[in-house]
Amino acid sequence: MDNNVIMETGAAPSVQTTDVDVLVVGAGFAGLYQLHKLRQAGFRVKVIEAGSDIGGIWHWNRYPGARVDSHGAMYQYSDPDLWKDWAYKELYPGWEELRAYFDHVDAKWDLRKDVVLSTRVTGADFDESTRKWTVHTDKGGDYVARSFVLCTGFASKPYIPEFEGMKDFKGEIHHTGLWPQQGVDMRGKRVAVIGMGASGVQVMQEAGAEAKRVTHFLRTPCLAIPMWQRQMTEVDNEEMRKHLPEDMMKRKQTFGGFNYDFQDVGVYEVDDAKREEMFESIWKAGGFWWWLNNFNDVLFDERSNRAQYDFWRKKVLARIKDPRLAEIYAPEQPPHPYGVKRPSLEQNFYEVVQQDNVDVVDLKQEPIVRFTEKGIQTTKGEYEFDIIVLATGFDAVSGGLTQLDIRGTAGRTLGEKWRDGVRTHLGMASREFPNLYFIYGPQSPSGFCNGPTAAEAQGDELVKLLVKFRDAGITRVEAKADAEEAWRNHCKMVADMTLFPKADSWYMGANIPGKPRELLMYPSGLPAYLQACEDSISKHFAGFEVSR
Ligand code: N01
Repeated sequence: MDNNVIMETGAAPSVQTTDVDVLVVGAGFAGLYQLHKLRQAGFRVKVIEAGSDIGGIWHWNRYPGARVDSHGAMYQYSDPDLWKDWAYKELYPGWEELRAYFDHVDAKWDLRKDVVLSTRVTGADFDESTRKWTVHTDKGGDYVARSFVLCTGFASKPYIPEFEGMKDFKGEIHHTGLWPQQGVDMRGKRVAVIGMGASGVQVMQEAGAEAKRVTHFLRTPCLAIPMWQRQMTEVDNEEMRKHLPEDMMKRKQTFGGFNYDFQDVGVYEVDDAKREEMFESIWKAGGFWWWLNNFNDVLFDERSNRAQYDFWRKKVLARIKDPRLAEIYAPEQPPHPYGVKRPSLEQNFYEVVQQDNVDVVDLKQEPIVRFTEKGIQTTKGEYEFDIIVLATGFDAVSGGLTQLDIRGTAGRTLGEKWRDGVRTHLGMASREFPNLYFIYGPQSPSGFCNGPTAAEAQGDELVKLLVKFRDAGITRVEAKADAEEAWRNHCKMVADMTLFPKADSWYMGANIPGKPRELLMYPSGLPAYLQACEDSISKHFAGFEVSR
């Protein structure tokens, strides 16, 4: 038996209790980084993971075509020991390669031995006398830990809209985020895809190639950007590695955690010819360059933003011949300012939706009334399907945390505490939940930041804090109420200077009925965020109430 395991006996049935210094939930980029760094710092750590393997989002999201929208060079940890002999085969790797990457990391960092797989946290309570958390799991074992770190990811709670009659449908229904591990065969089938976020775009591209008929049901078009996908040769990878030391440093100094940042001029600070030339060159870079390497005022100024939209539309219209489809996917009036809803990358999406085997239903003209035994009934008729794909997104950023039955010192869960809006200090801790921390959660860079960059940069701040608390003999750490209000007010003040509040996006919590409408991300960019963390540390943990 593991020497940390204690058998508790008594009248009640015995519960196997494992004693650790830090218990982490979630074995994606953030959780695994915590495991690696905290172990190096001498902590005893275990990770609890609901999935049957490590990889987090790349374990669950294995729908056809699932691939990452960050380019592979930046979609990895910065440790040279890992990247020196790792090479993605595609510029934007797919889920199979991403899973292989996690195997590579495990081979180097020896992670799996401390990850408890196929196990869900069912509840947790804080004991004031010991200043430790007791964490319960669905496998019957408890864990007792001084520090409890939630790395549940920004998309671990799928959103399934309550369509009437869903149970009546006799075919298969799959949410992209809960895709069967054995896959779903679409060949020769009639497939419906509902939604047009990153998941909807990617599934449509594959379904269009595989299925007999595909029907895309969409409400709001995603303003997608060309991925310019390509194979990475060994020469490409060698070239990439030459720049990685510098790029890995740089990515912590940019707004979105990439090796590029916004231009240092606004759209109307250059003349017409220069503006067109710059738009053209950013467009050619493709991917998120078009989003986060664009003019510096596009996310703030409506007129500048409209120029970006008009350029985008011109490019897309050149690919769509059918005027009805053109108005659905690239309408004359933007559905919202450009880039304040996540713009996904596409490879041949606009060609696929014009194929003979593809139908497009504009839900604004023809809303879904209900699901039926055979398919989907809209206000204009019934469509028959074998498979319905729900690419309907997630209760993002906060949903993975609020769904947990973790009771704080006031007896309520994070979900109950945040019913009227999120309150955190540094997007990392919340009052009433001492010694509990979260990575990639609300009011941190989270969804505005490349995942591995955030996992490392925010992760390093947390590791630094935990080491300092331990070394100072601090056993209880709790966010202060006034610090939470100040952080919340700062996030809101900056958010209100941007165009983000103008869209009903998951960034704003607006995709989930009843969820408070607020920007869920820290809006001032990664460098400002890291500076705020450093300020707290250097000012004797400002914003935290600490005691020995
Ligand atoms: O989800 P989404 P997602 N009736 O919320 C529609 C990351 N990700 O899974 O916009 C009809 O973006 C909804 O319509 P509307 C990435 O950060 C990354 O695609 O509300 N439709 C929308 O079209 C991404 O942003 C990658 O009008 C309904 C869609 O469903 C995030 O995850 C891959 C509906 C949901 O889009 C989420 O992406 C996949 C209803 N009742 C995901 N309810 C890569 O990096 C919702 N919709 C590649």
